Amino acid sequence: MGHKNPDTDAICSAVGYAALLQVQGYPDAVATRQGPVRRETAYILDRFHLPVPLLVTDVRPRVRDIMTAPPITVHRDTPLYEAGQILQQHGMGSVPVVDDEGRLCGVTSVEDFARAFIQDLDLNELDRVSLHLDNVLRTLGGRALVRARQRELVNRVMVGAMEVASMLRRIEPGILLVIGDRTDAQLAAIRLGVGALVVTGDIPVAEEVVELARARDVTLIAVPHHTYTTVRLIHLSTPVHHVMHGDVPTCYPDDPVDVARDFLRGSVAGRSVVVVDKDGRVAGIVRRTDLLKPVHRQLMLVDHNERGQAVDGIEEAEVLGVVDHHRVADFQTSTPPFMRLEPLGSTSTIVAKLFHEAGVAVPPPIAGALLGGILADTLLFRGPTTTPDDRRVAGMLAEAARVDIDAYGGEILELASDISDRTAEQLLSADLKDFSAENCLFGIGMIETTNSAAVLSRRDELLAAMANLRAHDYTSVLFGIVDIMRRRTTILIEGHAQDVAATFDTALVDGNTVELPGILSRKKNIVPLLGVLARRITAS
Ligand SMILES: [Mn+2]
Repeated sequence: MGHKNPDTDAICSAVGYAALLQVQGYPDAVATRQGPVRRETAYILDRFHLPVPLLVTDVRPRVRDIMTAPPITVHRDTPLYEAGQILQQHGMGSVPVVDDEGRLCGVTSVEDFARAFIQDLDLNELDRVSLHLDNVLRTLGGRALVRARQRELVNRVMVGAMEVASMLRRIEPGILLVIGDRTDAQLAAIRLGVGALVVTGDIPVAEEVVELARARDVTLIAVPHHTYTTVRLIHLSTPVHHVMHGDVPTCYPDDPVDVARDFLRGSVAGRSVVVVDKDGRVAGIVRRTDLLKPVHRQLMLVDHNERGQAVDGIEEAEVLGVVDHHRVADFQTSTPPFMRLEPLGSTSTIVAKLFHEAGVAVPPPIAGALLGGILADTLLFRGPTTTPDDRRVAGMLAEAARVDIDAYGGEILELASDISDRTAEQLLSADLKDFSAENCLFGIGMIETTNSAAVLSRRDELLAAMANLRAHDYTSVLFGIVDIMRRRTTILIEGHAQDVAATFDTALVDGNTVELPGILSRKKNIVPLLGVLARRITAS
C-alpha cells in the first residue's frame, strides 16, 4: 500500500511489489491504494493492461472479517420442530429467520420458544394451533391419502377419542381431527365437515373412508405415530415466524467491528448480531465468540512510512515492512519489520532492485509500471533526487517493457501537467502531505508541471483553497509549483509567510510567494527545513 493522495510512484511501486511478494511466499498479496488514481497513473496502468489497485482507506477490522458466513438461517415457514432441531444440533441460542429472498424477517431464540410455550398455557387456547397443511405433513412424516383442494383449515385441533355421538357434538367444521382406527367415527367426522383427518398408529384406512374424503374434499393423512406424539408434532408444525422477534440488532459487513461489539456488550450469552447486506439479505452473523477471532491484516508500506500518510486504522494492522525512499520520522511497529530504505529517486527503483536481488525477472507489464513510477518521481531524471541507480534501473526496465524512455516519460509529464479540468482544491490536494514538527502541523502540496503559467494563472484560487485548508488546524500550508522546463520553483504560502521566506533564506514576493531557482523536491529541499521553520514560528 502506498501513501494517502497516491502519486504514480505510490501506485506503481505497490503494483510491482505485490507482484514480487506473490512469487516470494505471499500468494495473496494484493496491491492497494488510498485514493483516486491520477490521470498519468491511469494511463500507465492502462497501457500495460494492469488492473487499478484495490481502494483501501481504512484497515480497521470490519464486521466481514469476523462474522460467521454463510450463516445458518431458517425460512419463515419452517416448522418449529425443525427450527428447534437446528438450534439444538448447532448449539445455538438463536437463529435468523428469512424470507424467500434470504431477507431478514426476525430471529427466533430459545427464549422465544419458552415464551410461546408459556403464553399458550391458557386452557381455552390450548387447542389452537396455526395449521399449515404442508408443515403438518412435513412434521408428521405422514402420507396424504387425500389432499383437499379447496377446504380451509381452522386453527384448531381435536382428538376423536370419545363415542361417536359425543364426538360429533363437539366437532366444528374445518378443524383437524386426530383419530384412531374407527371407521364409523372417521366417516361421521368427514360428513360433518372436518378440515382434515389424521389417522394415527400406521393403521390401514378403509377404502370407503378414502372415497368419502375424496368426495367431500377432506384431507386424509395416515401417520406412523401414536396419538400423543401426533398431537405434539402437529403443535410443532407451526411456522417459525409465529415464534420469533423482529426487533433485531443488525449491522453491515463493512461496519467497524466496534458496532457489533457494542450490540453484544453485556448481552445474554448466545445472542447475536445479524449482518445484512444493503438489500436486507442475511450475509452473516456475529456472536460474542466471533469477537475473539484474530484479524490478520498484514501491510507492506511502499513509498511512505510516516503516520500522517499511512492508512487510517494502521495501528490495528500488522505492518510487515516498508520499502521507501523518504525520511523516517515516526515509524513504529510491534514486530520486527522488513525494511528497505534507500535515498533513490523513486520507490519503484527500489522495487525493481528487489526483483533483481531475488533473481526474479520483472514481467514486462510490471517493468512498464515501475519505469512509469521512476520517470514520474524523478521528472524524467530532472529532479534533484535522481541518482545514477535510477537511470541504470530505468534503462533495464525500458528494455524489458519495450518502451522508449523519453517518449514515455514525455507522455507522463504531459498528462500530469494538464490541469484544465481540475479545481484549485483538486490541484492542492492531489499531492498534499502532512508533516508535523515541534507542535506545528504543515500541509505541503506539490505540482510538477511543464506548464507552470497555467498553474500560476490560478494563483488567487489556489491561495483561497489553501486558506480554507489551513482553517483545519494547519500552522502553514505550502504549495510548490515546480517548473520542469524552466527549472524553477514557486512556493505559495498561507500562514507565517515571513518565517517561511526567511527559512528559505529569501524574500517574499507579493506577500505570500517565494521564488527559488532549480527543480525542488519536497523531501529533499523542503521537509528537512521544517524543524527550523517550526522553531522560528514558535519563537516569533
Ligand atoms: Mn515516491
